[in-house]
This record gives sequence, structure tokens and C-alpha cells, in this order.
Amino acid sequence: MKNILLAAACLLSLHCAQSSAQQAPADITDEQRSALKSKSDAGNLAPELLLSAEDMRWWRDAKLGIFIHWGLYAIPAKGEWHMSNDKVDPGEYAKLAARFKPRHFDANSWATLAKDAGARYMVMTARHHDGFAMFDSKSSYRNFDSVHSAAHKDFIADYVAAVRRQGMRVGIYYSPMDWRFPGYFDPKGLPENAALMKAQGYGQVRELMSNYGKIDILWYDGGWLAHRGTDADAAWFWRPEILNAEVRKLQPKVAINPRSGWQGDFATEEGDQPIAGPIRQKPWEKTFSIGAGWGYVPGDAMKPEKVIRLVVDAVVRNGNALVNMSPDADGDIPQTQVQTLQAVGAWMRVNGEGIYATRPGPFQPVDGVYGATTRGKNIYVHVLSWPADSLKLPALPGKIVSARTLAGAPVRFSQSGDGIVVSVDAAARDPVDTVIKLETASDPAAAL
Ligand code: JFZ
Repeated sequence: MKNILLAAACLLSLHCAQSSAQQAPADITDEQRSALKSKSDAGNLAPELLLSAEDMRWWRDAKLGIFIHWGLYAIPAKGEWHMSNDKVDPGEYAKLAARFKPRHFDANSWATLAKDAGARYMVMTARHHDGFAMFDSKSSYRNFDSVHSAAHKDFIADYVAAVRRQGMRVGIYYSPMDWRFPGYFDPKGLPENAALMKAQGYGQVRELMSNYGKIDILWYDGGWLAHRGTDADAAWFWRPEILNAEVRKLQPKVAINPRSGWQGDFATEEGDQPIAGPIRQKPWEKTFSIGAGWGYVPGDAMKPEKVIRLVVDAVVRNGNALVNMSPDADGDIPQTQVQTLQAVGAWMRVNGEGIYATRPGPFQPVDGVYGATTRGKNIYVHVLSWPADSLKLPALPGKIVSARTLAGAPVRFSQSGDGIVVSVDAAARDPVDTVIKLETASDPAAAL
């Protein structure tokens, strides 16, 4: 099912300006339909709200974040779209709150795991499309928040404190749309009910941006209406330029994603399909889940090799990776996910020098073969596969003075006006990415 979604998303992204749900194949689910919509953004709306390059530097340096999808949907364990997919009546769904009492919730263990995986920031669902707030929310329609659940707890408060304690940046995910409101499905026919949903959205964003200290990332999701049109198409209703102007007053430096219908400080790409093509101009973020769903669904975790490959393929193209893990109803991260993230962390400890605080270039990536990052006089060539015993790279003006892999193995190299040829003993190659550090006599200058 994930594959159908991805195939459909890729197909429609080619025509994203014109694409809309009406043109989507008729036999896809609402979840797939909604995914297609985010492919468009709101163009040039409110450019004055954009952060400066200087204010986005930490984000571009950070490269790896850990995402958490956690809410009432962890109890039925059918994913965060359960309420919509299985047509659960909102009144029935609300009963889950009385059962929400995670016995092992410990935000510190989550933040420690993320830190050990090599993450520099985290993003957690403060409220998903089901409407249940994981924080103390006075603006919540009908007190549908975690303080009024069996847990009687503000989970976002604990999460923010734990992430800060690990020295990471703090991100908050928030979905303006809420399936509990009939006005969401028919905003023109039920304008008063839709207005209640909008007021809740503005109120909750204000709470999240006011009550938890400095917030570094605001990760919107679902500035849509009625499972139809694009985020931008729904901007007449949500008025994201007004909402985000308020956000900027409360959190002047928060990095905002594009899914409120406003263009955003960075672009997003969703799903675990391979990343290809040249270096992208606007800073962007690949996001995918290592679990069977975004929210907890029993099943195997993604293999660490695949996670590393997606991280590297994003970074050599000017991107970050936001990797989702899914705590279960007790607040435990499934062991298979823990193992994957720890293996990613072990790789990052050896190879992070060629990832963190780098910029893409000076070579354009060659899909499936290599990509490059640079910082100061160093170039890091990420070799993903060896077409032959050696690899040929484009010519460089600066002279290479030394070469070795980040794992410490020797690298043979030759340099001429024609290009550079490097080779590493087969036994010293990394199965996912052999990172070769080339030290040059002069700054090679990043591509961006
Ligand atoms: C959205 C949510 O609907 C989903 O539940 C999850 O939270 C995910 C992170 O975000 O789903 C999307 C949104 C956008 C795309 C795909 C799924 N997209 O742009 O391809």
C-alpha cells in the first residue's frame, strides 16, 4: 500500500501545479489522496516571513532529526490514520483517552536514543489529524487533550525538557485540520463549525509557541480541507500568512515547514523512495518512518543500511533527513526500531565528519554511485557503489594533498586536468557508503 502511495505521489508531482485530488486515480484511499496534496506549496506567499540564511544555518548543519508519531492511535495500533481509514465515529474514538495511560513513558530515554542515533533535533506530534492534543491545551475543542486523559499529563512539556537536556533542537508537529469537525469536510456548507476548528488551530499554535520556551522547528501537517485540493488551495480558509505572522512574533527564529499552505523555510519530501537527481537549491528535508506506519503498527523496522543510504542521499543534495520512530501504547520504542537507530548512530560516529556542518559539492551527485560534501579545505566523497576497482571523479582546480577513508583506511589517488581517480581495497569499503576524505590545498567552495 505504501508503494501505491509513493508511485502515485511521484506521478502527480510532475504536474504538481495543476494536480489536485480530483485528478488523482479514483481507487486510492483518503490517506493517499491527502499525501498527494502536499506536493504543491503556496509559491511566494508572505516572503517577509522567511528566516534569513544565517538563521537557517543551524538547521542546515544539523542534517539528522528524529520524528515521533505518538498519540491515542498507538492503542489500536493501526496507524495514525485509523480514525479516518476505519471510519471511527469521533465520539467512539474519544473513548481511547480514558485508556491512554502509557506505563513506560520516559521522554529522556527517547531523547537519549535519538542523540545516540546521531540526531541533532527532534520533532514530535503535538496533535495529529484525530484532534487529540498531547499537551495541556485550553484551546482544545471539548478538552480533548492528554491532561484530560487517564495519563493526566502534558507529554509535550516532558518531551521539550528531555530534548533540551540532550542538547538537541526542539521541533513540534501540529496538524491544523481535525477530523472531529464536520466543518472540515464541508467548510462552505458548515462555516460556523469550520470556524471553530480554525479558532482551535490558531489557539493551539499560540499555546505551543508560548508555553514551552524556545521552539526551533514548527512542523505543520494538514493545512487542507475536506481531503481535497492542495495546502495552497485551502489558504483562503486557514490564512497561513496571518497564522505564521503570529508565530514569528512569539518565536522569531523558529524554522517553519511548508505544510500550512505558506511556502516555509525549507521544503519537504515524504516517503522512503530513493532520492535522485542534482543538488537542490532550497534547503529541504526528506522524511520517512522506520516503522510499519508513522504511528505505531506492529511489524519489522527498516534496516539501518536503508536509513543511512537515505540520509546520505539527502545530505549530498542539500537536504536533511527526519527519521520517524513509533512508540507503542506503553511509550516503548519497539526493539527492532531501537536496534536500527543504534546501528545508524554507530555509522554516524565513524562517518559524521563528512555529514554534519557540511555543504553539498563540489561534485554533483551521480545517482547510485557517489555524491560529495565539503567543509573548509576538505571534500568528502560518499561512494555508494564501485563501478570498477577505482572511481573516476571530475577535475578539481585545487591540489589534493592527502586522502583516506573516515574509517581510517588508505586511499590511492591520482589527479590530473582530466579528473581524479580514487580506489580503496575491497575489504576496507563500507557496504553502504565509503566516505573518502580528500584534503585539498585550497578551499574547493561548496556548490551552494
Ligand atoms: C502526512 C500525514 O497525513 C501522515 O499521517 C504523517 O503524519 C505524515 C508525516 O504526514 O502525510 C503525508 C503528507 C505529505 C505527503 C505524504 C504523506 N507527501 O507530500 O507526499
